Amino acid sequence: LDLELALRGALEDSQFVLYYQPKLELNTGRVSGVEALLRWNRPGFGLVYPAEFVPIMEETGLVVRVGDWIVDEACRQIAAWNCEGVRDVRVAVNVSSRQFVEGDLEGVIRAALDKHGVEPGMLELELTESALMSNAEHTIEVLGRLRELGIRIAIDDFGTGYSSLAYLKRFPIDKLKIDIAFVRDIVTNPDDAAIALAIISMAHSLHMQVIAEGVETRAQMAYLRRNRCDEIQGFHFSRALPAAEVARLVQENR
Ligand code: G
Ligand code: G
Ligand code: MN
Ligand code: NA
Repeated sequence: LDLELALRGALEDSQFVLYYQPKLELNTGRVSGVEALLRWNRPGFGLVYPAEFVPIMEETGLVVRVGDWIVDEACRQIAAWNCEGVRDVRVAVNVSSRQFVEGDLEGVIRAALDKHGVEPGMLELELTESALMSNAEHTIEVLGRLRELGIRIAIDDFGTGYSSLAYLKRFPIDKLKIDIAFVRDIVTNPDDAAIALAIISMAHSLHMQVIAEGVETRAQMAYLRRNRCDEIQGFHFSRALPAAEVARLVQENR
């Protein structure tokens, strides 16, 4: 497969780049963090988005090595921002289940933090429910140790998985990320609103924070703020940006 071959070379040829989508903290109006999102600068194709290649990386196992690179690159960027005076912007990284099962996620994270001199509290991991549930016992152990270091754990696309809510008790979780599916029509669809409000309420009762993804309008943001959602992420506030533009946004935002 051409795509697979091209992907294998992409890592060595430094064709991957991270973009960062800012997260807005609703009660302070500050940029509280960013989500690192992978882009592939494929020669002859321009900037390629994850939907076109992450599934193949998952199938082939390449996602483990690329995932290791993402952790290192995110830590390098945190250190670079710190040097520029951009502090307290936590970086969230998407983690695939294969990184837990086949890779040494804990070792890779510890090495990257150490290499770049980054505080563990500046790093957040986003995992889907399905990533948590595959090899759950091992994942609980690894996440528990990472969280003891000070790394934050968030559940991505919350509400769309098939897992039971019992895992919220068993896993060390700091934050739930309400899936875009419940945010899209939150202002007009009472069922979506009810689900989003239930997630917010449950998260806070369990001493977790809540972020809504895919927020595209002022009305959605206002609704979420009124209902005590902690953060939002989405095109209304900002799309994913190159690192230099994040620095500019954060400076302006202060
Ligand atoms: O960047 P974009 O908004 O198109 O992201 C699409 C999806 O690709 C995201 O929902 C996310 O799950 C996945 N994705 C983006 N970046 C990464 C990454 O760094 N690692 C992994 N495993 N998935 C990613
Ligand atoms: O990992 P995750 O699936 O959460 O990645 C975020 C994805 O959502 C990326 O593909 C990003 O481009 C996309 N996204 C971010 N903000 C918005 C938004 O406001 N609306 C829509 N439709 N997609 C968004
Ligand atoms: Mn995510
Ligand atoms: Na998501």
